[in-house]
Amino acid sequence: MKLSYFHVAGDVPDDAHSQTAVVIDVLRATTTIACALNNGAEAVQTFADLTELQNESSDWKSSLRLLLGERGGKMIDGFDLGNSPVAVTSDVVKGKRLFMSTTNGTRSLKRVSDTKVVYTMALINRRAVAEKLLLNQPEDVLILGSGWEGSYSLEDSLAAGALAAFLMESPGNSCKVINDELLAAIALWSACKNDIEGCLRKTTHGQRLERLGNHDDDFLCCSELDSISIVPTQREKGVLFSL
Ligand code: 3SL
Repeated sequence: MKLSYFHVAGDVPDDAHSQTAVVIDVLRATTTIACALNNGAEAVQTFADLTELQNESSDWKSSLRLLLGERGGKMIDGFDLGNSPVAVTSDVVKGKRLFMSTTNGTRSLKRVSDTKVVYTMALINRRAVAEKLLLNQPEDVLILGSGWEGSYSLEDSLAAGALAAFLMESPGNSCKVINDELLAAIALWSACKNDIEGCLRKTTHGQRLERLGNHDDDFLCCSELDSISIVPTQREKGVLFSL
């Protein structure tokens, strides 16, 4: 399995040919997606564009849909939920389709939406995604972070490094890291893995969330490594189901 990592959607070369992509947005989109599916959401349909989201969601029965998303970390006016992973409890999301748009995470998903197999990953479902990859043994895996408005985010690299470290440490693995971005991410993971929450809080996006208000529960949830075993998987373009 050849593993590469790109920090943001714009870094993925046009001729990237991986058949499998793993999209990461630890703070907080892919953590929220994993929690929502774990709590019984029917699916999470993702959009980079808000007009598209409004059009598609209006065809869905209102009692079976929720609009979820943020811009700049703040809930979008008229939406049901922001992007907090602790808000998508089973009481709120069970049986519902979530129509989701976020500043960065849903853009990364759009970038790889034509890839044959797309998973989303956060720290909370790192082991589950790694085990799925080990089972399926794809030839190439493109790991894509989300960053912040086109620039690097440390927390996504931390999770990319956590995934690669798990894969490389698995018995009999045949994984090969093929770019320096992923080598750096593995080094970052090795330096920070004993204080994940502290690391998330120090990042620029962590600081941004702190400035917006108390996000203690979100930081705690986002840093709980391997706490759930959901593998959000794209089964229709832009729509993630649990596997
Ligand atoms: O950018 C994103 O996709 C979001 O995850 C950012 S936030 O943590 O919800 O502000």
